Amino acid sequence: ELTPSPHIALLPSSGMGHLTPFLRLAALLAAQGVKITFITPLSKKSFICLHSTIFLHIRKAADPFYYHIEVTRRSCHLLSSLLPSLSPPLSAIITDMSLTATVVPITKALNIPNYIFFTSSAKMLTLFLSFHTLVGSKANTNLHEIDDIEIPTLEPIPKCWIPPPLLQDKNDLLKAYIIRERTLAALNGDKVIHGIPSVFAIGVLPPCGFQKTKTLAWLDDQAIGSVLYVSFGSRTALPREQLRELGDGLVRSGYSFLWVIKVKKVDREDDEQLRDVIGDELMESINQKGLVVKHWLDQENILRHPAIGGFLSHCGWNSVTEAIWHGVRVLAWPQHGDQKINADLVERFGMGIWPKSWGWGGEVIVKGGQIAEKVREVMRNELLKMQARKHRRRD
Ligand code: BUP
Repeated sequence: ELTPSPHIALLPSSGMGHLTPFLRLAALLAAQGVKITFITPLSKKSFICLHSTIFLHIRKAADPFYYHIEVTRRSCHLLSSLLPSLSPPLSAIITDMSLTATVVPITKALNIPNYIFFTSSAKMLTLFLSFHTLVGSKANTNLHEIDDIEIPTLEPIPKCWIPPPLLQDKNDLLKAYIIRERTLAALNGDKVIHGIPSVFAIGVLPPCGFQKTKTLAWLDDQAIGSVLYVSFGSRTALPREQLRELGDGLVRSGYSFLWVIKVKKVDREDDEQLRDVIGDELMESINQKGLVVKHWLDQENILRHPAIGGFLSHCGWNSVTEAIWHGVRVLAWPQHGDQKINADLVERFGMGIWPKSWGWGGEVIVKGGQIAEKVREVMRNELLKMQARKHRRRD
């Protein structure tokens, strides 16, 4: 129960996919008169201070995304002194799921109510919790050998939707986090999901006003509903060969497109010329039909633009919720993590198509011709357009 003027702290995890929903939630709460403290491990003035040997040890290991989660996790002990020093005293803290095992013992000791914000779908949460129990019950089993994941009272989750690192790599950090979540194990009891604390669905979260930037003049010149927007989120760089096939497919589809391209996972290392990656000839054709951008564009602004008629998306949870918010059809091409679960929801909502044979990103190279065919299928499909419009939350 909130006090008359509550004060809530929010502690997100790393990556735009996690940070964005935390910011949106903070904005919604602030609009209700809640005092907000946003704890960020990214700013120089943050609560993070690290021992350099830990820093180096983790840097070797991983993906920058995991690296930042690990940095945050290892700094969480600092919350013990930080949280009680806040004024007025905290009414509650909202923390990212990936920090649960580390943060909950601290907030419990401080007697501060701790809400866990799971920044994906309820279905992904069932997979998360079920996988944990499965691993616990099969401690010495090769996870390659497991079947589809059975979930009491729900449809099973196909094995091929489980993010591959969870099945393949014993040292994968994502898997380590899931397994480390002892709090969840305790909550699960002996049956999956029994005894879990109340789960509240709080999406689709509206965009925060402060994200607005100018749209592209190029987009303003395109006909209504004529442009396919292409983006694979902030963390996915497709393999080179796949980038070229995608470029070829977009050109062959005959539709105009706005393609936000990522050549490297970490943007600041991405100093390569697009021409070198894509080749001169293809680049010429691309320039005639579309616009390729290598820097961050405000996706909200693009999706709300009347020229956008479809979205080729990796189906990160934020991208899916933003497509729903703006009522845009989706061609789903999940790349990793929760994205197959999200792509399934897009199809179930009747607002998109998911060509399942395309697999995870990089698993197979999808040819330009196949991509062109699916782009045309989505862009011509009036039923998808109508259903997407029906789901639209924007006024
Ligand atoms: Br790229 C890009 N502009 O150019 P997801 C992304 N975004 O506004 P991800 C931009 O970043 P995870 C760009 O609107 C969304 O809110 C986009 O989140 C925004 O995918 C966010 O869709 C991306 O969840 O994260 O980044 O792959 O792996 O956690 O799903």
